[in-house]
Amino acid sequence: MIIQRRRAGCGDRFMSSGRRRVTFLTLPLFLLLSLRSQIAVQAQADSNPPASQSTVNTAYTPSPANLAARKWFQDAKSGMFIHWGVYSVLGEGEWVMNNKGIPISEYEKIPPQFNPTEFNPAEWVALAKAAGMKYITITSKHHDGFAIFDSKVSDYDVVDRTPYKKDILKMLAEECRKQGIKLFFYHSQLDWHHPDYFPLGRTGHSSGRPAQGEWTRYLDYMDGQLRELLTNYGQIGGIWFDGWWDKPDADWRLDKTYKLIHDLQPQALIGNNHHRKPFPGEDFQMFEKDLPGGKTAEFNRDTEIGDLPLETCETINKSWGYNKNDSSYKSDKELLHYLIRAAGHNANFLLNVGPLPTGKIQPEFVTQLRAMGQWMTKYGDSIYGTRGGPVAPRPWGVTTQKGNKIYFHILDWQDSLLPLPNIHGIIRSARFLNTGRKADIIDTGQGLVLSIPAGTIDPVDTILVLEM
Ligand code: FHN
Repeated sequence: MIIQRRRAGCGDRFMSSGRRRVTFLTLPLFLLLSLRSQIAVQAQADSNPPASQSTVNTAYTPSPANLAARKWFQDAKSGMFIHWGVYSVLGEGEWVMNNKGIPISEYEKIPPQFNPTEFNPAEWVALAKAAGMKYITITSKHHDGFAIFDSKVSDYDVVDRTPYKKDILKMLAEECRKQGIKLFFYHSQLDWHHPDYFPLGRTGHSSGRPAQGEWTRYLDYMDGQLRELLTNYGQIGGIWFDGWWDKPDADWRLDKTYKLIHDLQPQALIGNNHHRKPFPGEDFQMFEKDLPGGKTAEFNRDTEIGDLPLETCETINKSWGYNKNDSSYKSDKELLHYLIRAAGHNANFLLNVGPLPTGKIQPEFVTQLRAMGQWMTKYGDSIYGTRGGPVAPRPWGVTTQKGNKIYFHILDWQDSLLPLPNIHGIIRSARFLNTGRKADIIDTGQGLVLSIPAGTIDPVDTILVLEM
């Protein structure tokens, strides 16, 4: 490693072991650049809370098992989101009932057509593992109210209403346990089918339900199905709630529901996609279609980042549920950059597939997930078990840290010199993970400048590893 120091007295920041070389031509420019970024970085770095800090809400004290599960979750970094249900038969996404104004009487003609004889849970779980994913989050019930598990509190489920008659979640849970993958259940609080989901909220106005119903009876029903999910499928990773935003002013009795879950399985992690700062009793915070703090999605406009473990969820094309008309696939590079930037924002990446009504996952998704897995096999060390920082995210990339290692993920940079913010501590070694080559870092006194030799830039992620 060759490190060049500009000014005496800037403290022995490095273990200098080599020759000195100074490139006078470009230095003034980079002095300027590094100065500017360094000031920003200082502010940022200090504002980047220590990755391990997660405060609990006063009203809720997570159990030691829950805290351990949170650490596992943050180390896992990558999960598979699965949106699957009878809506896949129509192949127009999971909102088809609402978007097409299909009344319940018509929509109930779909379950008899749902018969996924090619569903092979071993194949799905193996694909998640091949993609480098450590957990799966599957829709137990989506907004259409249909349960893909055997519920005793309703017959509106895969066992009672479809020719398939098998408990899909039971099959998947057994396979996940066999292959060492954790299983989370997405559960929609919003329900376009249940007669007691009343008064209606923002959606579901074309379901054809009578304008009456007993809200607390609906909440009892929901808690009933949650008790089944927390009782009949072994130890689960947690519950991923969605749909609260349909009735943001309603009393959802969350304390009671969250207590039910933590009483049945204290380690289970609760997250709620309400697009608000976490509520008491929650264990992780998700951001849909945005990195934490991002506001590209309208519903994230008012979302604040809390102190809980973070997760970003995204689609490979533009659809969650199977949509035969959607071929707008993101590139492998886009998906990997999303995963890497999420890690740099101290968040997991939950990437979605919407399986076909046959039970197969479409080949385009399989190809892209395998490509992600190949990258994770090579460079997963710079992601798994890391936390975001110490340098806050940058246009050129992000940093992740683990033990005495700091990983600079250079995602978008073309030049041969990159100004880096100051790093606290002694840099013992610096090398590029992609090539194994030692890295040249110039200490300008106001900051560092990384020299990126020709041929070092990687098409996806040029990773500089500093050992402190
Ligand atoms: O309405 C749902 C949608 O169908 C999907 O489940 C996503 C996944 O995060 N969440 C809601 C939209 O915000």
